[in-house]
Amino acid sequence: MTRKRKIEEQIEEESPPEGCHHYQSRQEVPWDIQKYFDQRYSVFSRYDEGIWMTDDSWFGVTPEPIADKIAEHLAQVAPTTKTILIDVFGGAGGNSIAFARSGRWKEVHVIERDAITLACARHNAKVYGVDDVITWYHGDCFEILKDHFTKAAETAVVFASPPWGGPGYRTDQVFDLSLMQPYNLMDLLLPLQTVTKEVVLYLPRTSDLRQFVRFERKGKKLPVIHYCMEGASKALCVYFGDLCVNTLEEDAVNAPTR
Ligand code: MGP
Repeated sequence: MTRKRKIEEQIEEESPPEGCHHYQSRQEVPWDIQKYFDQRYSVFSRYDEGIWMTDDSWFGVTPEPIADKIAEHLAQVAPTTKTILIDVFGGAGGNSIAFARSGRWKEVHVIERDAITLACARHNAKVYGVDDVITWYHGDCFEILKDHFTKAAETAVVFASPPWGGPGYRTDQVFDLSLMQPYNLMDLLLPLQTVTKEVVLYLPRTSDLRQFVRFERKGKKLPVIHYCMEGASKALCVYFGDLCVNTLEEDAVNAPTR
């Protein structure tokens, strides 16, 4: 039996722990996440191969075309001395899988605080064949960074797609990042920047850009990229530190059709 077939069989045999689901029809899905279930193939193109999600992770998972595009951008803009990627809010694995699949990183480290969500991410990485490329950590990312990555300043890039306090962010025309829950911009960014100055944040498309200024060196431009699907921004990334974002060519992110 080939290794690939063996993994496929393992995936089919595994049953999700309580709180993880592989919903197969809209009827099974709680009403408040049905919209996300309808977009499941944009979230994970291999959804039908057995993707697991917790109900909460549907709100925050990065859709695959966007995760791939961010991974492609980061692969291009990070200096070659950077060989370690740390994804500090792994969630159900959207970004982590894309980083691992990019093949750009010698090491991909993924941290997730919730054990059930972490089980989903690991399983989903298996579906995409990259589970064993990733080093997984269960726990608080700030603690884990302190315990494992104090000497990573020269070699690591930190990527953070934090919780934004739920889908309610959409009611604000301009999103005040000082009120973001459970971590506001300051709580989040300062500890990450003690690991390395190369930090990428994935934040609401309506984020108040003026609030980033104090976190970068005086006079340095701070690149912000909107990531779009079907002509509309889904979210933006802010690229802190010495990442050569000006070398990227303009392009669009298109949702796959099915
Ligand atoms: P959305 O807020 O549901 O807006 O998600 P959408 O789909 O544009 O809905 P519309 O009705 O306004 O058209 C937009 C994107 O934001 C999602 O694809 C997620 O990647 C991201 N996202 C949403 N939330 C609530 C979070 C969050 O809490 N954390 C993170 N990291 N990403 C989120």
